[in-house]
Amino acid sequence: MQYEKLKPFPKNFLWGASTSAYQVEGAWDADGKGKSVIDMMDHPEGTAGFTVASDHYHRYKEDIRLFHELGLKAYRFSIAWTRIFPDGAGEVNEKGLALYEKLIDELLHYGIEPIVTLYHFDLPYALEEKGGWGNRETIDAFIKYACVLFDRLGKKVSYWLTINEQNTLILHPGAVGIPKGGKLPSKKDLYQQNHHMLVAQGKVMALCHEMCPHAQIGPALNMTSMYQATSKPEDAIAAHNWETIRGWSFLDLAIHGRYNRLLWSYLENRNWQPMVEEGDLVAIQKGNPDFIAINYYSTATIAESTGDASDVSPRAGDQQIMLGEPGVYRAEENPYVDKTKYGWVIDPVGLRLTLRKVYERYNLPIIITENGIGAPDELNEDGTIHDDYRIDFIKSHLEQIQWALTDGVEVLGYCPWAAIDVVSTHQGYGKRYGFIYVNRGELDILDLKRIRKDSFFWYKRVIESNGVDGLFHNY
Ligand code: BGP
Repeated sequence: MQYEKLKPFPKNFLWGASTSAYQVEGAWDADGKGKSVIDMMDHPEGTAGFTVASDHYHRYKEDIRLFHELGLKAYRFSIAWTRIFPDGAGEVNEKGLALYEKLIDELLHYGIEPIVTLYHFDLPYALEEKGGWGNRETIDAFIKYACVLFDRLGKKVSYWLTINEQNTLILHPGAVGIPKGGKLPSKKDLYQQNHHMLVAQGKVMALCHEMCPHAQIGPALNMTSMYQATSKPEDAIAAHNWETIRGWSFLDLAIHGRYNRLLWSYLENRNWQPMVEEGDLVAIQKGNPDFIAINYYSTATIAESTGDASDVSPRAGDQQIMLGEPGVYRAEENPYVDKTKYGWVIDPVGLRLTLRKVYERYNLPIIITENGIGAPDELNEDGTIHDDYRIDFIKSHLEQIQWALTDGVEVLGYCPWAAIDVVSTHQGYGKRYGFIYVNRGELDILDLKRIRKDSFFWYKRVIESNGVDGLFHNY
């Protein structure tokens, strides 16, 4: 659809940026912090681990000053569960909680809205040892943890996110990593974990509404659109299969509290369906999210499955690189789009499409909580970092958001990944995403100095002008 004029970004649009605790904080065992599954993970040889990360734990004041200079209206970050409950449950670690109290105060001092993720991949290892999300006790631990946060931070936080990318955790657990010597869980186990997370999420959302009536809460999923490879009807069925299994089924549960029928048939047919206890679905239904947060990076192109092992691509998959599944779909190349150095499809129009589809299906406002391009940015001798590819990437995605706004989609905010350089989930420090460069090498920590990239100055202009300057022909 074309329009004569695009709608402007809303006046109170949340221009933001994102990070997550384990990727930015460092100080992995400071002030009583317990170990998380991330701390116990194997890292690819020669890549940075998460022990120091970007040292935000010690430098958050300096970082927030820079976020203010950048003009951020919102900062999306996560709380490390193991700082609050080192063993996942038990006694509150006051020193850990103090960090987030101070960090939130600092943000509010500069007028930056905190958007807080309760759980971003870093499950306490003590809970993992007892079966992790496969054990229903983790549901209670999550509720207790959330209750402490709502009680102690609730007055100051207006936007909460429950679980970051539950669909990545379930569909691509290898991308997030597994503890040393561990094995990937079976699909049956994963869908049981998924069910428990949904019950926990439903209960936590209801608790938030009860304890923090002024606040809003929603799930944060990795959403995308699937293109059918050709006009062959069977390709369309395959694209629909995968779009449902990868995206809709998660949102249908989080928003409507019901198992998508296509997903349930797929699970039943393979004997992967979870055990659902009495009251579970009611608990999920009572969650009633206020908005949907989506992380968007790429789209995928899908063809009919041939039904045998040749459906599965031999390359390494991750949260964005689809691999194929016999009897469900086969991943194909899309000749109309480029890819990043890491093989992720660059598809800004796919963001408009995804926003339209999500909004049409659920009619809830949307916050984009991740979107960005990873690259090995280079620090020049004169102290500059020319990341024009990042400007192009974010600019083209913002333009498509404006198209989506004009299509009638309610988009509350945009928080690209990442506010500052962080350790990549599975590819170390060389794959950078931030507007702010952190002077460290893959293994060499260096001085961790913060340096503004070209994208910093560009994004600042965009924010200052509420999306008028820096986009389209203006740039
Ligand atoms: C998302 C995760 C983020 C972040 C991002 C970039 O799936 O929610 O934590 O890591 O992907 O991915 P990567 O770091 O693998 O490049």
